[in-house]
This record gives sequence, C-alpha cells and structure tokens, in this order.
Amino acid sequence: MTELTGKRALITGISGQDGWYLTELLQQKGYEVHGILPSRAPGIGEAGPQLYYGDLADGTTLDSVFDQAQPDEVYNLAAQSHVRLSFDLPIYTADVTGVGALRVLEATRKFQDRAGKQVKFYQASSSEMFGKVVETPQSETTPFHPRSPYACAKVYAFWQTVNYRESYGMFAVNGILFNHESPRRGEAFVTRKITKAAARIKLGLQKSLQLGNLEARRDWGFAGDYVDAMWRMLQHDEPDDFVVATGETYSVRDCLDAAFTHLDLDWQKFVQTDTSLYRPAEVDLLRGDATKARENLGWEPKVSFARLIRMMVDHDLDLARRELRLQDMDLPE
Ligand code: G4F
Repeated sequence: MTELTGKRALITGISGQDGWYLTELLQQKGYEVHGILPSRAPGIGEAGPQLYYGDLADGTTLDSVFDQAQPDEVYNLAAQSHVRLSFDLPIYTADVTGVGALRVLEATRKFQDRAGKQVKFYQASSSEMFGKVVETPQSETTPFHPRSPYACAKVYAFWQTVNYRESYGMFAVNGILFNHESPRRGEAFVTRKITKAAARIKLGLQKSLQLGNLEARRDWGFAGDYVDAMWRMLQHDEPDDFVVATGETYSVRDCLDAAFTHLDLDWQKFVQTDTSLYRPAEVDLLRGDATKARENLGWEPKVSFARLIRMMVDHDLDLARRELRLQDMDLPE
C-alpha cells in the first residue's frame, strides 16, 4: 500500500540493479523519485522516475539536477562497480567510484544551503573494503584492507562521507553492503553469469562456461532486501554506518552446485577455469555481521541463498526460452 510521504529522492546510478529496486520501494512509499543515469537503459524508464543524464566523472551538471529534483534524500549508488575491471581501469574507477561520491556529497552540501532544508545522504559503501580480512565475520568495527582499485576508491568515498558528517553535521551515512544479487544483476557478476549460463546450457544454447577462482567465498543476499536497509538508514534518528549482510558465506563452487542442480545438471561437465579471469589480488572470504542493522534498524534479510539462486535461474530460463523461440522463428531480437 502506498504511504504518502510527499518526499523527494534523488538516486545516482538509478539504472543499475539497486537503483531499480530502490525506485520501486520509494514509489510504494509515496516518494517522488528522480534519478541520474549515464546513458539510456532498458527497464528503469518503465518504473516512471524523472530521469536526468549525467556521469559522476563530470560533476558540472549536478547543481542543476539538484535544483530541479529538490531532493530530501540522496542515494549515491553510481559507480564503476566491477572489481576485475577496476584493475584495467584504475584511474577511471578512482574518479567515478571515489571522487564521484565526493562530487555528489559536495553538491548535496551546497544544495542543502541553497534550499535551507536538511538533505540526507546515503553512500553505497561495499564489503570489498574489508578485502584481506583481519577477522570473520566482518562488522562496522573491522578495519579495512582493500585489495583492488575499486575497493580503494570505495574506502576513499567511505571516509569522505564520514568527514562530511563530522565537519558539516550532515546526515550522511554509509551502508556497507555485502554482495547482493537478483534477476536484475548485471551479467558480468559471477552469480548471474552462472545462472544465465546454466539456463542456456539446459536449452542447448551454450555448451560451456569459463570462470575464474571457484574457491572465493561471499555473503550473498537478495538486492530487494538490501535497498530496504538503505531506506531505513536514512529514517534512523542519527546518521551512522551499518553493515548489511546475511551472515552466511558460500563459495563460487556452491553457487554452481545450487544453480545447475536446480536444472538437474552436473556443472562439472560444463565448467572450465580460465586463469585470465582471476584477479591480481583476490578477496578470499567475506561474511558479514549485521547485528547493528538488525538491532537499530529492525532490518533482516528475507531471501535465503538457495531461494535467491533458484529465483535467478528461473528468470534466466524464461529468457533462454524466449531466445530459443526467436531463434526458431528466425527473427531478429
Ligand atoms: O560477482 P563478483 O564479480 O563480485 P565481487 O567482486 O565480490 O564484487 C561485487 O560485490 C561487492 C560487494 O562486496 C560490490 F561492492 C561490487 O561492486 C560487486 O557488486 O565476484 C565474486 C567472486 C570473486 O571472488 C571472483 O574472483 O567470484 C569470483 N569469480 C570467479 N569467476 C568471478 C568469476 N567473478 C566474475 N565476475 N566473473 C567470473 O568469471
């Protein structure tokens, strides 16, 4: 049911997986949603937010977007978010993922002064910041040891957010989100790469799947659950930083098992490892402790890892069936 808040939200990176789920959540709550995206993207337009083109590598249009959107809440989700790619594009990643967050923070601070109202700021921080972990599970007090240009950029953005809170008294928070997936996940991330390949292999559209490190372990949750935690952080009495995680950890191998078994397939017959997909430095194990979010925000994950992977495989099976039908009809996609 729609609760009419009359609030306005501005989301950077609105066309990504999280931007899409967050848009739907905020609209259900009666928000007017505005979003910045770098180029035309399928999907998000259907949800009906007000869209502006912009790239965090170029902050020159931010002031004018803020003046048009008049936000009460700003969610900075935009980033070059692919860890492996950040080794090939370290400077671009530092600019968009690190300094880009600073550009949005500064635009928020200046708009807050112009508008004469409090504007709350959410920074999409990442469990990748824990990197070479010094303890397990990882919580808000675990020291960071970033292992990629992406993670270094996220650490920079994390501390800028803390500094804007401490220097200017801004309501600025970091959500330290562990991996979160869904049928809307980009196809370059490992869960979606696996569920898509499993579905296409099942229907004979693909013969094999090349992957990198199968031993890496991640704490994988459902993106739809995680955007609710973002919103709750901005409704909390005090601005603070929170870990968002399931508390469980699974390997890439476990993900293969879950996806292929759901389709009665044995992944060992189809998967090859390709060393070019390994990272120069790997994050071996992530498992989060979300006690603080549970106790202070009343947040908890609802979708288990097994259900998440089944949901993604079922969705990708539908897409593969459609691909097969188009092929049979010999029509262009
Ligand atoms: O799915 P991934 O690419 O996600 P990664 O690197 O953990 O990062 C994701 O989660 C972070 C939150 O902790 C976000 F901040 C970040 O933006 C992103 O959304 O890789 C997961 C694991 C890695 O250990 C990787 O080495 O899977 C391993 N892996 C093995 N083969 C692969 C592949 N990853 C990808 N992307 N592709 C492979 O072929």
